[in-house]
Amino acid sequence: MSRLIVAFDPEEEPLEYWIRLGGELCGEVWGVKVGLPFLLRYGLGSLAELREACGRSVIADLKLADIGPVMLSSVSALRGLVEAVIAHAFVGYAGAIEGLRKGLEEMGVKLVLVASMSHKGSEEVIDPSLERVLEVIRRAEPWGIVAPATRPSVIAEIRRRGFPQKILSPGVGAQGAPPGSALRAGADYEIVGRYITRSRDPAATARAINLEHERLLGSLGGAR
Ligand code: BMP
Repeated sequence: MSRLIVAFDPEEEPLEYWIRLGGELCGEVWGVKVGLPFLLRYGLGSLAELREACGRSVIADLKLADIGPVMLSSVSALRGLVEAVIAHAFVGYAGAIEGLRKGLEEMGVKLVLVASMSHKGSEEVIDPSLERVLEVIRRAEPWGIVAPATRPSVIAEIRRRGFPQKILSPGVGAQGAPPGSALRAGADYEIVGRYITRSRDPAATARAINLEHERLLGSLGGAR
């Protein structure tokens, strides 16, 4: 099973470009992550096309940060189109994540919460509050947690605290973290965007990352 989630963040390409790429990468990835750049350009109908091209998990990276009913209203538009939705945890549990969690459960969609981000600015506000953010995550019991490959110590800290969730880690490739480094720190999946999608041969690049993952996980001796 691949530990790779490819991020589709379009610039000016037509949708057909991404649908074709989805088909090419399908055998190499666990899932495809799309965010606002994709959804605003191509609309919700594009998700059905993406799923048709590749039956892997589609993750809607909406980075929701609102009151519960409004977040739920956003995600209910995605019913039947995605396997998972990403929201921020810093908004807190009561009146926010609590409602989102219940609604997603009813929809059969996985919740993924952001613990910390990969860019430098995450150290300004989010990371000093990591303790509290993780407390929200503990209460919410999401399926997955986003933690940065660019600061593997954060991934290791979440693992050390015994969170059983899947850890999804962005920041590999274009943002500087080497492929495999997040898995080594304790992540379950590495989210990779431009390093794959902007490479000359995206499928070959994804294959090379998978090989690195297999080598690494093999060396960890089946501990993961
Ligand atoms: P890239 O590999 O091209 O840098 O893309 C990273 C992807 O991960 C983007 O889709 C971005 O929205 C997402 N991401 C991130 O870079 N840092 C985070 O902390 C959380 C993210 O979801």
